[in-house]
Amino acid sequence: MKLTTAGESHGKGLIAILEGLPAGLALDVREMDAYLALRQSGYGRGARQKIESDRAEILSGVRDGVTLGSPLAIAVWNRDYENWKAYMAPEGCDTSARQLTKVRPGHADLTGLKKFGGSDARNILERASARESAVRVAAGTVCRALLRELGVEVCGYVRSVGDVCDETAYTFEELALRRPELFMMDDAKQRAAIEYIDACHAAGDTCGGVAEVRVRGLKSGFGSCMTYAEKLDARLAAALMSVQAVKGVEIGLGFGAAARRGSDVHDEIFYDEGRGFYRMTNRAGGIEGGMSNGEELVLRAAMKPIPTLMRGLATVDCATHAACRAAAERSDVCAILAFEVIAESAVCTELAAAVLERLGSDNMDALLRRYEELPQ
Ligand code: EPS
Repeated sequence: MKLTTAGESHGKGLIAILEGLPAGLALDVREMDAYLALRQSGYGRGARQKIESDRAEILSGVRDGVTLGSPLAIAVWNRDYENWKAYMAPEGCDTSARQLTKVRPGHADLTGLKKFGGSDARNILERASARESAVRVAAGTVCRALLRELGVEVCGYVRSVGDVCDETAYTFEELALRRPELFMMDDAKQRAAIEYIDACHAAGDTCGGVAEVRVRGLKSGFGSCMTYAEKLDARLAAALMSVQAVKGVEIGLGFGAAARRGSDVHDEIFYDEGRGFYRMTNRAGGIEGGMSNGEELVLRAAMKPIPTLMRGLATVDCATHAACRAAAERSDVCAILAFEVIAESAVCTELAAAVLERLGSDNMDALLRRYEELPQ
């Protein structure tokens, strides 16, 4: 299965095409819309989200709510296009207006211009923008539905915002209690995080954070130790890294494993007639040798602060080469909740691809039968 997306932040809309989905998967477009609404929510979001009210429209690949096995195309239309079509219309528009030349440190603006040419970073930022993630969430919801049929659930929460971090270990069931404002688990931590975001806002600044994604119910053996490209940890890390603004990914203990002894890192193996093989710990985060080992997957990704700062960082105008402050019209102060939703979607999509590669993708009945036959 392969996901491709298209679309600019202020263009007509965003498109996702999922190729290689099995026939016979029931989909509910309301679930896509619910995740799209979640992606738009969260404390610290900017003015664009007041303009948009994202909805998924399925264009192909589904009949009467059930997949056909043909490419599934989804559109999320940009309401803001009405305000931008004079500068963005593919049929012809005024490209001399709304130029961005005061390139933003940390954004794709300058490096993109060097690569793709020109001096108007609008041509770069429109695609580099995290707006694209809306349609990835819609596609991820399709993959989530597929995984759910197999008994695989994906959830997550926000572990940190700026320097406010919740180190508590939560069970998968507890994640249902994540708080709506920031998807943090602990009230006091979330209040501190909101204060942190407010302080950033007041200073014309931005902040990032860490989201943790967990996967429950995935059987062992997905991914492979035989070729590096098939390693499940490598694939999931790439999927998370492909989300805008991600600067780090950890699985299980992650970077923490390097400072511990082996006896304090590896999950010892036990056996009992009833349970079969089992472990008392899951420091590996559910992946050993590049393969799922039947335990919960535990993935963490760090999002850097959004590079559009209202106070504008020092930069150079790439049209005049004069020193200036970077461009800022509007910006999110913190989009960590949105990122958590996107990270779950990216994990769903990559896992669905790994499952279908191993088990085939003709139809859901065959897929379910093959999954059923696998060992835990
Ligand atoms: C986004 C919409 C964008 C940004 C954000 C993501 O809206 P606009 O550019 O019109 O203000 O808020 O994009 C970025 C973080 C970025 O770096 O470009 C959205 O819908 O998520």
